[in-house]
Amino acid sequence: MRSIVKLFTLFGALLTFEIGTLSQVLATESGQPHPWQMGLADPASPLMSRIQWFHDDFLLIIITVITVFVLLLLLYCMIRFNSKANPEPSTTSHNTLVEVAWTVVPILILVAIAIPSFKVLYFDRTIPEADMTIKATGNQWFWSMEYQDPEFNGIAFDAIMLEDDELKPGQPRLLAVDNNIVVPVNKVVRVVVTASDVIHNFAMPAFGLKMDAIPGRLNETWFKATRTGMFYGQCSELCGIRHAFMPIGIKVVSEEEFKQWVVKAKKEFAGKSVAPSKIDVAMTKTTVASKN
Ligand SMILES: [Cu+2]
Repeated sequence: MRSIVKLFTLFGALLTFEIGTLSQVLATESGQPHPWQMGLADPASPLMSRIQWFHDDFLLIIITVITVFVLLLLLYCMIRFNSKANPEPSTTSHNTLVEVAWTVVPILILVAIAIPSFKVLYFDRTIPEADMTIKATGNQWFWSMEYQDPEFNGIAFDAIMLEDDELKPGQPRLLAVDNNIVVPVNKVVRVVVTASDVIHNFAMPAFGLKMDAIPGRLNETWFKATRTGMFYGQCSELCGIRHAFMPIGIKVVSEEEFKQWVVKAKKEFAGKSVAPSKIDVAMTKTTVASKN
C-alpha cells in the first residue's frame, strides 16, 4: 500500500512536470516533507513503522473496501429501483436479517480496528529503558533543549528557526534551526516535554512523535531512530503569532559521531540554560512579523 501512495505521488509529479519533485521522490527517504507528498512521513523509528502499517496497510484497505461497497450499493439501487425500472415499489418496511447484519458487521469492523489500534498505542505509551533523556521546553516561539543525563554536563541550547538569509545550501526553509538535537542511531531516547508559557507541541513525523508541551507539567515520550540523517518537525499546537516558525531539527548520527559531537557541545553548550538574549531575538522577530 505504501508503494501505491508513492505511485500516486510520482503520478502527481509527472502530471505537473515537477522534475525536482520526481527526483526527490526517487531519492533516498528523507526526513522532511516534500512537494506533492501524499501519505505519512517515511518512518525512521519502530513506532512510526507501526503507525504507518496501521494506516497504510490496514485502515486504508478497510476504508477502500467500505467506500467501494457503498458506492456499488448506491449504483445498484439507482439502476435497479428507479421509477422506470421499478414502477411499482415494494411496501416492505422491515427486514430483521438485514437490520441485524448492518448493526453487527460495523461493530465487528470497529473491534477489528480497535485491537491493532490499542496495540500501537500501548507500544507508544510503554517507554522502554532509555539510553538518554532530553528535555524539550516550548517557548514562544522557539524550543529549549537540555540533555539531562549527568555524562552530558548539562548540555543545553535553544533552537531558533533560521531566517531565509541564514540558510545554508540544503537546509529547508521554515524547518531548519540554528541548533539541532543530535542523537545516536538505534538508541532509545526519552523526551521529556514541557513549556514555559503556553501550550506547544513537540512533533516529529518521521519518528511518530506528537506530544503536548504544557506549562507546569512534564509529558514523556520516546523514540529510537533507526537510520541516520536529518529529521525535521514542528510545533503542532497553535501557540501564537509565530507558531509556524518554531521548527525542531533532530540529527541522527552514528555512535562515534555522537561522541565527537558531545565533546564539542560540552565546550559550547554545557551548563547553559535558556539564554535571555535569544528570547529577545524571538520576541523582536514577533514584533517585526506583526508589523508586516
Ligand atoms: Cu508552539
